[in-house]
Amino acid sequence: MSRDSFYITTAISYPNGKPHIGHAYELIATDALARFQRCDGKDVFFLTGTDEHGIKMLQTAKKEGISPRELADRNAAAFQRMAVALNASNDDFIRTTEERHYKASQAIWKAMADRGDIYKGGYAGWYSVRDEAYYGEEETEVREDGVRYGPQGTPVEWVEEESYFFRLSAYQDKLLELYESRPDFIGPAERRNEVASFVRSGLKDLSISRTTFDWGVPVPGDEKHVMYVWVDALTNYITSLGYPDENEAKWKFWPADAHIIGKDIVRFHAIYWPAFLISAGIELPKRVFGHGFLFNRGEKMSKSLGNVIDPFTMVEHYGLDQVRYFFLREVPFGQDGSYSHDAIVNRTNADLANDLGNLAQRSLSMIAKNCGGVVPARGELAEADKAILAQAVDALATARRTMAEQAIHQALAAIFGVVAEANRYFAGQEPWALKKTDPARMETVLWTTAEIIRRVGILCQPFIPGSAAKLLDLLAVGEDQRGFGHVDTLDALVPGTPLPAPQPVFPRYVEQEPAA
Ligand code: MET
Repeated sequence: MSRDSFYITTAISYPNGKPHIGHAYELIATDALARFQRCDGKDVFFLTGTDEHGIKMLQTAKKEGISPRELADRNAAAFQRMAVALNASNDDFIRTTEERHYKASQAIWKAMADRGDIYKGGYAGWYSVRDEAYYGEEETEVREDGVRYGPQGTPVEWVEEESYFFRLSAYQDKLLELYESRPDFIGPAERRNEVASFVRSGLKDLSISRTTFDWGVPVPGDEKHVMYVWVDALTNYITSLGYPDENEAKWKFWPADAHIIGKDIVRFHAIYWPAFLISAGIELPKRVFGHGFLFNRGEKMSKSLGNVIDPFTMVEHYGLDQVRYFFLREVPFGQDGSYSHDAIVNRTNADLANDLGNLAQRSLSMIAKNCGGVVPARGELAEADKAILAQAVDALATARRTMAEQAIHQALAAIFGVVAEANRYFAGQEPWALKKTDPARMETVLWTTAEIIRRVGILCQPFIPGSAAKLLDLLAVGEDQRGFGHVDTLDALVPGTPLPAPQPVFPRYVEQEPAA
């Protein structure tokens, strides 16, 4: 039987600079969503990459006195290193300067042209290089500094040149129908309302080529033009699956289950992209989800650490799974959030070091000391044992439901709700006292606690994969016994099975003495 497939993507980043926390955040969140479906038995394909064309790249390269390709090579390598440093489980990393991508972009262009949706004209209007976006005059404003700005607060400049146009205006009704008939197409819901009202206010045809520079994918049949960067950028999502060769093994992953992007680029993904795809006769993705932005609110952090906005430094300083956990648990996915040194330390010390780490360390040490270092004997389960074990099963159900709508923080809240309850259970059962009064019951309590840790360990894998693996190793859980299908069973921890010596998994963050 073939497994259900699941395709998820991040936006591809402009490598005009080094990766920052915003990029890391999106990649971590998308990685958790991808890993979650893998743990749930799906055949997952997870794509990330870099968006290397456009004027912004060209201008930055000029400023640095290097070619745009050198700039792209240098920074794309940093984005690839970041993916490794964050333990991202992406199956491919696409660079839009690759041959395969030129092929795909030219193919989708031809398909749109064959449909009669591309015509040549003259463009005269406002363009923001920072956003790589065209804006209607009514979306711009001249501020006190005399400069004209677009709706995202970036300066715009007047552009006039011969260009190809995409007949976007012809798609207004189809798009509105799409938002109407598939209310889940855009998430979170506020984003959908914004997009729908923008579309309702009227769509103009879109200028999709440039002639004043040649850093881009050449327009097929008219090489004086290069494609507008967003036309080729959006195509990356199908390039990676082998488009235009729909017989390619990877094509089965299309349509994408979710494009995870920042809220500032929802317009491109929820208006242009579906219009291009309808025009080219390609199925539409199932969902576009716009997450919020992160703000650094902690002065203390920058004082003690220098530039912790750098994801590499942050991970080195706090630990990878600490950073992953913090962002995924603290910030409701889809909303803006803030981070600070204190918030990271409080959150990870409380949840990881205290709640989960201590529970594992205390119970596993007791097992090592009092049960001969093997899985304890399991007597008949009391109501309290059954209740806490059932809570982990409920958490899986909640996580499945919330992760399906990208509410990552809610999934984690449910899982760590089990951890909090397990601490109350452990304290209430007092296995250390049972040692003298009822050693058999002590073993059952320790077995139940170990079993809870096994279940929580399995559930934590998408979010904190390295630490979750360590927890499962401590319980001698086989590599092939770690999927979500193994949560709801009483037979996984077999009494008498030898366990490795317990090791602390979540170190407590200890404040360093300020430098004298
Ligand atoms: N490079 C774009 C950005 O960072 C995203 C492109 S996603 C197809 O805004």
